[in-house]
Amino acid sequence: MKILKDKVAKLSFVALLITMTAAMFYAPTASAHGEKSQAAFMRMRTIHWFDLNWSKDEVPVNDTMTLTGKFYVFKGWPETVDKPEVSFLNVGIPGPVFIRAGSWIGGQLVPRSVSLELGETYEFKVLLKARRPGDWHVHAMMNVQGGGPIIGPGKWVTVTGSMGSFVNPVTTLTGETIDLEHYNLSNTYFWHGLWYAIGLIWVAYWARKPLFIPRSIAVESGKANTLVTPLDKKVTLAFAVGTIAIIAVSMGATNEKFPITTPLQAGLLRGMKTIELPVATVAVKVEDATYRVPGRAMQMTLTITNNGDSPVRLGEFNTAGVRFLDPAVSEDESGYPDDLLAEEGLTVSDNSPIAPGQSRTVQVTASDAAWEVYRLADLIYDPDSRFAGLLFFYDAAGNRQMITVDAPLIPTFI
Ligand SMILES: [Cu+2]
Repeated sequence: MKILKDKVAKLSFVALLITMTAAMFYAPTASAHGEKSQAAFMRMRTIHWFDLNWSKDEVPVNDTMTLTGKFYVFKGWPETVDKPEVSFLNVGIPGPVFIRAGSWIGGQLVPRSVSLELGETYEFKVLLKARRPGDWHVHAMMNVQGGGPIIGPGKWVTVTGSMGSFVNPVTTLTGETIDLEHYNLSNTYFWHGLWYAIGLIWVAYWARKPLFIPRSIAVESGKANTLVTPLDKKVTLAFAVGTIAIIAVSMGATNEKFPITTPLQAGLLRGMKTIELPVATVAVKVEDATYRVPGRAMQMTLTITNNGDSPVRLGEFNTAGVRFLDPAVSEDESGYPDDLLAEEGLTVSDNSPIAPGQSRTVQVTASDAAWEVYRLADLIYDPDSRFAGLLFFYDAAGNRQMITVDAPLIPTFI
């Protein structure tokens, strides 16, 4: 009976070991990277990305593509998120599958953090160079200090070719051209290996002596002094002196080999160039807004007043990168990601042109599975369930006006 028990125990142990090892090596391909799990209010009330364009759907390794567009820094920025005073324009991709060869805001190179103003609109561009083959979701992203990464819309881009051929040549300030992808890699391996080996020898030296319980007993019975022998002291001294010597010698050699070095550059850029949008001549008042859970639709009652001199129609509602269009007024020609585009998602109770000077109250419905798929409807479970978004109005000549809306959202469950 005892033998059987032992066998069962052993087998269970082996099974556990195999499971753990398998778990360590099992890494399923992530199909996205958490954009849907970011709180809906973060995506709807912070950075509004629009007019996005991914220049390519497929890029060979070493080739470049751009992600361009505009973003509006929402005026009603939530109190719970730090203001974008220190922000960094980035892209959301699964690791270094592209390298960011450059990024620009308002035409200015932004390799460092920038200070953004609430209520302003900026133009941006990110230049990406393909590195690792595969299908990757490429998102616009803004890292905000104290607010976290604020992720924008993503589109699938395929990188073809082989990673082995990837090169990243840069010319240093001293005129030398190096390939950053492989630069001094053997040196990195050498130092990691060396310190790891020294650490292992150190642990092995002490681990061959009696460990925890005998040492604890010795300390408790007042014989702690006997635990460290004169030889131990010499070995410890040798390790200490040796470590310092290795660092001093290698540092001297490195300084000699690379006499000119500059620190990594950091800092904050202020006064970024904004886009001067034409003065809005349309005024919108949100009378009420409800989200109908079973219908996956948001309904707004809007009072629209046209103070301009040409008739306008509502063409688009954009929130968290999801675009609801009225096909009679506006169409997407940019190849916007399908899952974020509701081409017929916007219905307006009366979308005939609103004449100059006229004011009209309409029912606007934005419906699409994206409310659930992108978990924007989770907003209704927030303690401060407000929504925000951009409304785009068009006149007959195709001129566009952007109006922001920001109002409480009340859910209905029937
Ligand atoms: Cu994604």
